Amino acid sequence: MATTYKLTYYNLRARGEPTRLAFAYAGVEYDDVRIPFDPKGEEWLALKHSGRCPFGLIPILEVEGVTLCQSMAILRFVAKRHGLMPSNDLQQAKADMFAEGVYDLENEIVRAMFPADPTQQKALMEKFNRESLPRQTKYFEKILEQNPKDEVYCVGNKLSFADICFFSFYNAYIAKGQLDPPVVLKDCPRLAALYKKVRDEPKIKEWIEKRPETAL
Ligand SMILES: N[C@@H](CCC(=O)N[C@@H](CS)C(=O)NCC(=O)O)C(=O)O
Repeated sequence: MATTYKLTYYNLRARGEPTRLAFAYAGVEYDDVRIPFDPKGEEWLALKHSGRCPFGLIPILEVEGVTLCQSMAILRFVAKRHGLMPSNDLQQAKADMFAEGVYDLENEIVRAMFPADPTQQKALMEKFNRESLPRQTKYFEKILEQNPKDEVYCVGNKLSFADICFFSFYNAYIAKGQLDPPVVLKDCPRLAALYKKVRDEPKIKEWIEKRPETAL
C-alpha cells in the first residue's frame, strides 16, 4: 500500500508551502489539510491542545504513524524520500546552508509582520525591507556566482530542497504569490534565473495554478 502523507497547516503559503511545492514537484499525493488562519481560532486551538502537535505548532506532517513538526525537518524528510536531496554530504551541507539562510529571513519577516507589540510592526517591516532583505539577497547571489555559469540551481545540476525553499520564501512573502520575480531580485541575475527556473518547472507551475489563493 502506498504511503499516505497528511500535511496540516494554516490556509497560508508561508511555512507550509515549501513542503507542498516539494510534493508537487515529486508528483507525490498527500492530504493538504488547511485550517483557517486565526491563531486564536477554535479549530487551531483544538488542534494545538489535542496532543497531536509535538511542539504545539504547525505545520505537522503525519506519516506511517509518526507526526513530524518543524517545517525544515519536514521539508528535508520529504526531500530525502523523493529525490530532492543533493547526492553527497558536501552538497547537502551547501543546500542546508542556503536553505537555513532563507529560513533566518523567514523568521525575521514573521517577527516583523506579527510583532508582540503591534505598534512596532511598521518600523520592523521597514527595517526588514530596507536592510535585512537586500543584504541577505546579495549574499545569496554571491553564493550562486561561485557556481559554474551553466548551473542554475543552488547546488549542482539538479533541483534540490534548497531551491524550493528559496523560491517558496520569495514567492510567498515578497512577491505575495505573484509569478514575476520580486523587485529585490532585479539586480541579482543568478537568483532571478533560479526563481524562474523553479517557477517554470511543469509540476510546480501546475500546482501554482491550482493552489488556493491565500493572504500570505
Ligand atoms: N520553527 C517552526 C515554527 C512553527 C510556527 O511558529 N508555526 C506557527 C504558524 S507559522 C504556529 O503554529 N503558530 C500558532 C501558535 O503559536 O499558536 C517551523 O518552522 O515549523
